[in-house]
Amino acid sequence: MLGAAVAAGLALGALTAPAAGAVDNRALRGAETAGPKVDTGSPVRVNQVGYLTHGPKKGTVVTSATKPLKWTLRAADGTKRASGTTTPAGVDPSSRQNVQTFDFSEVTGKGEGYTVTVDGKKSEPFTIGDNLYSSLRTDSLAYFYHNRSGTKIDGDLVGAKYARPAGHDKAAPHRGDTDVPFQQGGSDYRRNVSGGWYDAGDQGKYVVNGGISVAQLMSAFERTRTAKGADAKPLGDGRLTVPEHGNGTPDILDEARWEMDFLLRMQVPKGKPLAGMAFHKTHDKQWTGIPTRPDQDKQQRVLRPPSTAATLNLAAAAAQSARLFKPYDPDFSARCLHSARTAWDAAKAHPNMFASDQDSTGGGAYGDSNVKDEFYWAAAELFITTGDNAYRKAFLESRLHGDVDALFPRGGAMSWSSTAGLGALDLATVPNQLTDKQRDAVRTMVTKAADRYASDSAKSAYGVPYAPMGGKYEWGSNSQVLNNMIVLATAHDLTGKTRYRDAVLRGMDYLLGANPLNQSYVTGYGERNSHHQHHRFWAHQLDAKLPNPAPGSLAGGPNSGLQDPVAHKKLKGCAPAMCYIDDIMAFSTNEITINWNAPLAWISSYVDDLGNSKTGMAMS
Ligand code: 9MR
Repeated sequence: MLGAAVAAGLALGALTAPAAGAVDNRALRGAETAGPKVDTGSPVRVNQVGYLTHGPKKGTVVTSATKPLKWTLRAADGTKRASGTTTPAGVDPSSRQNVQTFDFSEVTGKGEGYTVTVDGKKSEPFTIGDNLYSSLRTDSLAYFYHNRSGTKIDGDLVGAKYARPAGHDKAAPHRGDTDVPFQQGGSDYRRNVSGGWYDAGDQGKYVVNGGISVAQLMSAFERTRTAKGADAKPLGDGRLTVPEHGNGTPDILDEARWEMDFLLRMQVPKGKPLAGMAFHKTHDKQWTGIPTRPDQDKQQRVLRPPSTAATLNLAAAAAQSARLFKPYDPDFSARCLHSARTAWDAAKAHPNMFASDQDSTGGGAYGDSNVKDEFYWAAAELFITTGDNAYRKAFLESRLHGDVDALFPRGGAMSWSSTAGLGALDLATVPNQLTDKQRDAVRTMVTKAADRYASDSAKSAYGVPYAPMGGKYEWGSNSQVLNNMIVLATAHDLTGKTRYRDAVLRGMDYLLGANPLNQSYVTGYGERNSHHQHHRFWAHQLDAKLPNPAPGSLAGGPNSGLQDPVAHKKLKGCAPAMCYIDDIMAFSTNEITINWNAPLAWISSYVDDLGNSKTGMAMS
């Protein structure tokens, strides 16, 4: 059933994208233009989680007024703590709303239950404090344990309602990932591709997406080695939701290892055609229905042909894990490095094996026919880990090197199909053998990109550091916002400039409620949070016995494309940043995936460090 829906949904995309861009002021009917009727609650928009004590504190009000209005900040008991006047900001093109902004950054009194009132309308409540993001750091990382394949999810760790039997192991009724056939072009053999994380609402496992996700988890940890004010302890052994407590390895690396072991299994073994390449993906032969608990999936699993993109993802992620695991497990580290080098050589020998965009029966396509970015990223990681000149030459001579827009797309962001920036960020921050001049050049690319995202944030009435091409929000736009925030946060780590830090925090405000829909896109965080995301086990909306998504799960967010039947029907005519609905079947706006939660985890770690570290907040 879903298969048809997916196919139909994807075909709808081209037909339905609403016209974005120019906004006619005369068309304003009150504060908002005509569009689908949605309940957006209070017009006063704030970060529904809260504001860091020493960070910026801004919000937005949707109003037909064009003259400044009075705003009042009240504590939980109703006492007035501050007031001021709003600043008219005209029509916000992403929402077609007439808006004004307010700023109470000077308030540093800690407390819960604050509200802002404008024109008699009260915001959702929020906190001012330092430890706002500690639980988000752990919850956003727990997402990965919850979505492990091939192992039972332990109720003692996650709570009884989220516990489930192992998915895709050998037990009946399903056929497991331990013995998956690969049949193509004369090849006919079987592989054990068990383990790893399920990609998303579906239970496919895709190397292109797994690679960037595990890399961003590892980078959240690697950042603590180099960035001032970054603390490794909250990511350490015994601190996160993983069963490997007490093994002496930081928990975040234990989680990364679960995926790395799977990625290594996806490499074509010696002696087989295309040895060293990585299979693009493994998933069900046909789409399963929703809900389907992973252990109840009866579909045959299939392996899809190797691709250059997947192979380079493996090379990059394995090279990074080789250096990070060295102190904890030298044998594993050596195995990763060998796999990374082998993958690189195989990709060089087969540079044009592209996964098709049409291969979406039973699983997502993740088609990608431009792998210059994957070559750049893999070369950078291999160089950082080994210092070998061949790898250095590969990225220095890449056409992407020096091209800020190619590394960090401004009309979008880094993503599974645009990975070069991951390499550049690591070259800029992780100790390596670049010359000082070369390293400065890379750092300048990062700060130039951050300058652009910071100015996009400053221009946006909602402070969002995202200015997509043609104003159209992409599938998974929230992850694009977060990936731009990672560039900003890295620029802040490198320079200490508050402008970058503030743009990250403004991005957080947007994701947690200060947006055109008054929606917090993270389950369990904020009064109006998303909790019906598309997921085959966390499918409470369809079956009351199943749980909602676990806290810390990020919805994909507004998507101008409306490529699913629910969004298509209910959101027709939506303004780009309002093309979102918290419905389990609106998968093109409301899915959850590892590559969206990974940047959320990276950023949560960064903002939690800011809150905890006087150094982080004090830098200017
Ligand atoms: O994140 C992917 C997005 O960039 C694509 O536009 C979209 C359609 O091809 O697919 C998204 O990825 C989905 C994948 O194909 C299957 N698992 C769920 C992913 C998130 O929706």
